[in-house]
Amino acid sequence: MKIVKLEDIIGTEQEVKGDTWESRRLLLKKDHMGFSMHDTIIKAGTETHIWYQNHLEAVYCIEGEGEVETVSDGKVYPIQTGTVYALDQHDEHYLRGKTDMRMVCVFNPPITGKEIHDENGVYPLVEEE
Ligand code: 9YT
Repeated sequence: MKIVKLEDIIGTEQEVKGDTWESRRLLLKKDHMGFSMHDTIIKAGTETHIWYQNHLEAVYCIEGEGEVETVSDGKVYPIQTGTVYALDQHDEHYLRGKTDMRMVCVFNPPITGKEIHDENGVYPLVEEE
């Protein structure tokens, strides 16, 4: 059994800050769960271009509201507290926060923590060790 507390992640290298988001990485590949789990804040009034070509991600909004737009077809989906979106097609998307949004995100395969969003909003696959 492993217990992880948000308060113990904050201020460590598992708290990562981008221009439009902050993410607290609760579980990573090193935790050997087969997925990673993130508590991510998307900042109000921002747009983030994301395209996880190598990962599947599900995102559960637990606070706030905004929208997600899929680039391939221009469809816009509203996001509110209680909404899940699942990027089951590795969908390239724009994520927009109307308010701050707090999102619980899971990735398969798990994020290692060493990925950096490249200019296409993509995380490369990182093989550890
Ligand atoms: C909302 C979203 O896609 N969050 C992903 C996690 C975050 N970008 C991270 O931990 O890198």
